[in-house]
Amino acid sequence: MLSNDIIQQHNEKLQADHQFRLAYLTELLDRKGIDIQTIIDKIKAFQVAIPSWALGTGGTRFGRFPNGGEPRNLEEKIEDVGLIHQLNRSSNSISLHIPWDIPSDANAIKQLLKANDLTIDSVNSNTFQDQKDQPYSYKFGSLSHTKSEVRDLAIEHNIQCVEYGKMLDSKVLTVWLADGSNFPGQSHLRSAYQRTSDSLSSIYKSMPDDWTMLIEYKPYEPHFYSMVIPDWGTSYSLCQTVGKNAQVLVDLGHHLPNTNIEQIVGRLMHFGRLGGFHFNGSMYGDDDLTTGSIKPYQFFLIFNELVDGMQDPSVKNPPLAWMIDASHNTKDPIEDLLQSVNAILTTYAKALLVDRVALADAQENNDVLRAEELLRDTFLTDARALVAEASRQAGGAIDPIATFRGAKIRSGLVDKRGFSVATGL
Ligand code: PSV
Ligand code: MN
Ligand code: MN
Repeated sequence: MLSNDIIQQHNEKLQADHQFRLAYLTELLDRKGIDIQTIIDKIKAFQVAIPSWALGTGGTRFGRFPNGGEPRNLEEKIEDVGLIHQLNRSSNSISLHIPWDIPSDANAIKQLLKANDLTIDSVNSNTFQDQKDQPYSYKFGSLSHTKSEVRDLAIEHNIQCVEYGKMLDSKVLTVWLADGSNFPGQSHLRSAYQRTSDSLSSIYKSMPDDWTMLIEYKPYEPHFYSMVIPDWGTSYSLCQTVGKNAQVLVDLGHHLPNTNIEQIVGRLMHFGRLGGFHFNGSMYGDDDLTTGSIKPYQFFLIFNELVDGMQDPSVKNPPLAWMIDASHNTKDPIEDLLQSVNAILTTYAKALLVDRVALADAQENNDVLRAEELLRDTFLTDARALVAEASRQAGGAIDPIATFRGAKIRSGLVDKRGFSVATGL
């Protein structure tokens, strides 16, 4: 763990500049009748989970270029997330992927989590790879497979994931299904859906009542003709069939170009079926780039919809599970995750600043320009000092990346761990 003194020393260096920016924002928001501390408190409460598989350098099928110091096991992944959380005070949980993160000693892991001020977020199943000595292959599908013995194996694996989750006090199972087909005619589309629905129902029945199943969709990849769960409509219909604690998971990169994601978010919240969110950035497809790096305005519009739904008492949507799901091929993974969380919080902060009364009025009166300008005005407001202040007040760094670099944390990790490569996507 990092000594808090180091964070404070770096904060002192940045304090004067930070105060200058914050004072301007305080005055600006005050003129708009917004209490800055109320916004800061909301930012402090917003926590984004870090997936265990994002702590190592990602890769493409053409290569992987690790920087060194990657976590070699679950314990070191937890330490990395602990470090991120210490720096930004906004990443208080880690998502696990089974079998990559099977805990060898659940009690020891729980103690380590506690020492790092963390909890387990979701447990993610993996039926997109065959594991060593697996009796049947997932080559032609898992929960949707034509053969019941393969489906049963995949169902059993998901149930096992819930068991691991129970040991570590998680309450969420995330299912992202890689099943699909590569060529027309390969798969009977309706039957594949029905088999998947039946398999998910079996898993759901074995989950404790206070657990949530998140069902993630993705339009293509690894299959390029059809995916069994390609879109939010399919996820939604499966949730409806499976049970009330099944929710749709939206991954920002899992949409075809130019999809109106904010509208999907609005629809799902309206139905009370938006359960979770995977943040990343997308240029062409499931690129897993840094959140907010490509289409920041769209990202803001998505957050605007989320905040609108969360603040509307008539919307009966459960609290959402927030997670980053990105991959870092050319950046330091920890720096990229810090950057992503910062982009998420800054965008959330902006969405909190939207004057919803004025917006509702403009919408009601069909004042198109005013409605749009209300959104543009907050989007163009520099809200970074709010996030820095939230972190500072919570005991974190004013500038987490500068502190990470200034304290030479990566080289310390390389000295300790060497150049081994972490498991990940
Ligand atoms: C594959 O596309 C993927 O990125 C999905 O988004 C999942 O959430 C993640 O892998 C982990 O299984
Ligand atoms: Mn995802
Ligand atoms: Mn993905």
